[in-house]
Amino acid sequence: MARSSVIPAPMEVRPAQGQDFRLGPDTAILTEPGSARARHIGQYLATLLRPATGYQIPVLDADLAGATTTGQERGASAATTPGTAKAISLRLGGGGLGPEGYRLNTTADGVSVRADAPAGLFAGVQTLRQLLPADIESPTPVAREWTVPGGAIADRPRFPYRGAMLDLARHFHSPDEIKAFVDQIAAYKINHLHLHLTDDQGWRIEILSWPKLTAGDGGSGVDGAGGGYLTQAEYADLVAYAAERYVTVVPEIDMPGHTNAAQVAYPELNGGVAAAPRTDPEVGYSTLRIGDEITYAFVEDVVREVAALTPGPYLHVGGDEADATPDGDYRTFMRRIIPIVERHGKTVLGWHEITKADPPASVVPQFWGTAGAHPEVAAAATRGARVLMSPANRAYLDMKYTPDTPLGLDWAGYIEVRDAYEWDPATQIEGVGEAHVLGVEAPLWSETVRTLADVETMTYPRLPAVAEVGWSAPDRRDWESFRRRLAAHAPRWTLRGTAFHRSPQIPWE
Ligand code: IFG
Repeated sequence: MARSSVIPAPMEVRPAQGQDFRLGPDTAILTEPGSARARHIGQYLATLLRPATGYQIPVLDADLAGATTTGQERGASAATTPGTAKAISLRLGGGGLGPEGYRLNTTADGVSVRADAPAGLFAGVQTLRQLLPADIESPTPVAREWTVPGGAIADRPRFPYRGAMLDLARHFHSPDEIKAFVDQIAAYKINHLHLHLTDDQGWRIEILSWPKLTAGDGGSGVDGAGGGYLTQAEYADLVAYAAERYVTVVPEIDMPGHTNAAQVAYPELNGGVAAAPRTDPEVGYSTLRIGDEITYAFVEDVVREVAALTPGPYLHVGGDEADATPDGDYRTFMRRIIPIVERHGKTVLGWHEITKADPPASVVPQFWGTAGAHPEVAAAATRGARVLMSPANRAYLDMKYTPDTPLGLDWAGYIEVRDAYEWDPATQIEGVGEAHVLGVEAPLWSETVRTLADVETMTYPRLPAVAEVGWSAPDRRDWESFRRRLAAHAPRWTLRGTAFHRSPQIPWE
């Protein structure tokens, strides 16, 4: 039964016998009158349903479609439109489940998705997509019944930030590959895409005031492959594409370490000595020069341009593995650049080493450790900081599944699907409880990753596991239920052409 395969697991599911809804050739999508966002979501849903059903699936403003809303209680049952058959309605208001929550009610007359905000409608659409048979993912028509199981779902996320990260620096992923990745992660209610744009091997975002950063393709990737960069137009286009799928882009400019590519392009950032281009995967050898004023002029220009291109609230300053930066200098640097980012209207994200600089509570440390205790992160949480959880032994998608996984690394250990699933962000670090957790993020570092198929093989099925960890309440999820539900997703990925690791832990359908 499709209902039992929804990932992430919804908060509340109440089946209703005899209330299944069957999509038909005349099914319409009715959207909140006057809401362009709701209409765009309706059109997005229609593009998901048309290929496999072969139906026209018109998208109409609910009132223009003559929906029977006169006198009747709006939204209690699906809006039905005289003259046409049943409908899927996407309505705003009356959800009462927060900015991403939604209510999805299915009767024989239609499906009603109700949410307080467009993001909730979008989340409900992803659930509806999974309530339909897996064949709905077919790019070509499938002659079959398209049934949505009757009943009511009420749902909302446990944490507001569920993210995935692509490392464009070690290997550049093209805009089309990134868009395909966004389409896939949106299906699991992941709502942030962190782009690691700069590192020792490459600088991947055009900066108009420092044009040499992306001359020569921004430097090649690891092993000399994977050069390239995003023009500002391409970055802006990606941001808009992701926003249409309720995914917020989080750009990362890694500093003061991981800066070799910038110092290859601009020797003045390296005391006048051009750094040597690097295509090896080593880390921890580069640092900006903390005592040089040009360093802060550089940071100001880069932050200004990237912040201006980024409507989302976050700008990630990296801060990891600054082994070549003395601790005192690291603190000096962070205390000077955090205000620069905040002055440009962004909330600072940084890898958890940033807590060494005693940053203000507004700064979000991204935890990537493997230990269960980290006093400086716990101290930051005590001061009011919220922590983004990316424990490397749970959420790092570049870790091998097992020793014989061709791609990936193993410094944090092997991560099979169960390892990515059986952890809890609120008990991962001593002293960092539920109220201190902003959410979860699964980074995919690209030292060994090349193609989109490589990205997908490392991402699926572990990202859906992390997505459920970030969305579903602890009492709504357990490994036995997850592995069975996950099994039903294989046909969906296959129909979509998405590569995935056929983990022996899963009873694949
Ligand atoms: N650590 C480095 C990454 C990458 C990773 C590969 C962080 C925050 C190891 N920093 O993870 O640049 O090399 O697993």
